[in-house]
Amino acid sequence: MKLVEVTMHELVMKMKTPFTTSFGSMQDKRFLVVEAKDESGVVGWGEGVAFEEPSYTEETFKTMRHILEDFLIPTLLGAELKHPDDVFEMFRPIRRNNMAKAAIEGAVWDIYAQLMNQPLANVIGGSQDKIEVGISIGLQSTDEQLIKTIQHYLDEGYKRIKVKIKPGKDIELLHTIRQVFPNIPLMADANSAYTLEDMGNLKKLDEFNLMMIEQPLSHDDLIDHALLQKEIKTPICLDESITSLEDTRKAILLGSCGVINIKIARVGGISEAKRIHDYCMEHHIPVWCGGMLEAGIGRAQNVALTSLANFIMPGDTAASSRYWYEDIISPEVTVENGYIKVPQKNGIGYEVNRAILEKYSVNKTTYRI
Ligand code: OSB
Ligand code: MG
Repeated sequence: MKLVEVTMHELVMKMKTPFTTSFGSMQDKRFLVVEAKDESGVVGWGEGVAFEEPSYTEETFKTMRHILEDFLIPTLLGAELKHPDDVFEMFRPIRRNNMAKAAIEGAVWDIYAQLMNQPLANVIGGSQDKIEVGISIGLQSTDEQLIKTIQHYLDEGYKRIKVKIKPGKDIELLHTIRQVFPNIPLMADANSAYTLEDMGNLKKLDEFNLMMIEQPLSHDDLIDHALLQKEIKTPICLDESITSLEDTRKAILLGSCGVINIKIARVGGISEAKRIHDYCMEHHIPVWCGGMLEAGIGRAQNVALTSLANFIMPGDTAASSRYWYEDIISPEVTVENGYIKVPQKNGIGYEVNRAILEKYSVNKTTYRI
């Protein structure tokens, strides 16, 4: 495999409703679609999902674009690749910038799977033909609205409900949810909104029979999470803090969490996501697949990744229609009775719809060897 051409498409797509977390609110999603072509003419697709503001992790849409243009694309163009895993190794001298790396690594995996005549899920070693999915619900303006929204997604079949919490919107909020829905599989995501000074409130979370509490403490912390996990029964799930296999090893060693949320973009690509999955499986740590408000290409990669055996908890990969009026892939990702079928077509398993891609594209740049 040798990339001879890479095009970055910049898209802006309006989400049906704003998505609000402890760190802010988003409705217009600006993202990159990376289209890569190898010497035999096979085209692979990747998605660059970094947000415009550095509030989830440090990357932004612009840093992602800069790192791709000035470092990653020049590194890959014309280079001989034996396997997609080579991409991670070639990017090793370039520190962090995982979302930029994942954007183009995904395109290489897509090309590789097509050259192998297999679905992406198969080439990475996936074993599940359908995946169980939950839904992530942002902070809502009122409790009534939140209850209505939860009911709506339960009616659509989603297997677990994740709500966002932050200081002041936590204990009472969860109490209200549990009064209406005493038994649903429920979890809460704080996106790093607490510190150990909030121990009193964090301990109260044990009252709500939550599946887990996601990333309560600092985005880059493993130590305080380990201290917190000793004080609470609810398993801690790490999201932001896990950026690599090394972080995973240290988190498990320290006892910082009982569960890990794997996001391809946050860990620098599919190769590293798979290594984290394998390591967690060996160490009896369940994993699930998180989301970055992806459009279809990112969603397709999530479906493929989730087909690996240790994805034993419902992830955040919802139907295309959860955020989008129309998605850039066909068919769109659909959910039936809380499951997404893993597609059997080669590569990412869905076709990129060029007409829709162009409709939401605001600019594109092509690089060739
Ligand atoms: O913490 O998982 C998160 C959305 C934006 C930023 C961070 C997170 C989220 C979600 C939604 O929870 C995931 C999705 O539906 O794609
Ligand atoms: Mg999270």
